[in-house]
Amino acid sequence: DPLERLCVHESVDEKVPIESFAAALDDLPVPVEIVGDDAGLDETDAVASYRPRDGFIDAGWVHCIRAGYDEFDTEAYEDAGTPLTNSTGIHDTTVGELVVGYMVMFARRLHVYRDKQTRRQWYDPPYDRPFTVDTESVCVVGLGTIGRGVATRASALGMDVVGVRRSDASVEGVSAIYPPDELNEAIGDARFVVLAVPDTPETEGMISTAEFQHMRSDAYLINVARGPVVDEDALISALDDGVIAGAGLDVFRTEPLPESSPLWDFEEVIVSPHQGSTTNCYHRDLAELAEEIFRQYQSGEPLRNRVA
Ligand code: NDP
Ligand code: 7N6
Repeated sequence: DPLERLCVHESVDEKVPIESFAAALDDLPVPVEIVGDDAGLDETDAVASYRPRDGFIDAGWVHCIRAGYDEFDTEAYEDAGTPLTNSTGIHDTTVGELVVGYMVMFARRLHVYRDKQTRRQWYDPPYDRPFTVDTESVCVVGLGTIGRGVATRASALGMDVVGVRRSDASVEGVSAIYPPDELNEAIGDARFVVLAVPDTPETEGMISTAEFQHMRSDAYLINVARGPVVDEDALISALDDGVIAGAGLDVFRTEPLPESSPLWDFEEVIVSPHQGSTTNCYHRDLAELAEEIFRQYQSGEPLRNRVA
């Protein structure tokens, strides 16, 4: 059945201004309606949502506005035959630039100067602390949209880039690709280890005590993937004990990061509150992708980013 309506679930407003997102979809030849949990849906409805809801399964097509669709029950969608799509493919620049920002901040010590600035302190760092990223190495774990966005930018900065993924297809700017079972070897020489994998049973806790021990003691972990990919207690211990130098974290086991978390207190930890993808154009980027998939559905083509 062709779609007759696109429902934008109210949870979209948690991430982008929902009216702007809906307005960016107004080229579509069907009405776009903002709906709550009580929306009655059938197979002529499409749904775009940030959060999952059981009732979505009755729609003709459900689109998750996140790249990470780990909160959605893909098996239920498969059993019901309702296509589910996600929003991978649009975060190479946004998250790529965030990761560059982290690396350059740590190298050029900007986070320390900003901390001192809040106390009006003119400050000379220990001579051996500042460095430049251009001669350093980065290991990018997960070489999809985000991983490649990081790799091309790091390579343009002069860094040596290696990566980890299951398939061995070569990636521009990446000098060596390791399979997941050689993770320890891949991260062993890196000054920065960047996590850009989805949260799956295989990636949960993939960075824990043993991996921190394989990292250099002057290495920084950067997690822009999902909190559960890192064993957070092991990370806190590794930071406390100087096993690694620091961490740039956009994602956490519990979000918002609880006020009681020790991660707030480390000078060498930079916390960004899951804002890696956020820009003033995010509603438009998300809407363009949803519109493309909507048109594919209407013309019976395979759906881009179909995950169930
Ligand atoms: P992609 O699907 O494009 O890339 C995921 C990559 O991970 C692929 O290269 C895949 O390659 C690799 N991968 C999957 N499983 C493993 C594994 N077990 N070991 C090593 N590599 C693996 O996703 P995106 O790049 O768009 O996004 C990645 C994740 O980042 C999302 O799932 C989401 O959780 C998170 N995210 C966070 C954002 C933020 O705001 N911080 C914004 C957007 C996404 P292969 O199949 O070859 O293994
Ligand atoms: C904002 C979600 C993702 O998975 O976590 C990110 O895409 C950002 C819509």
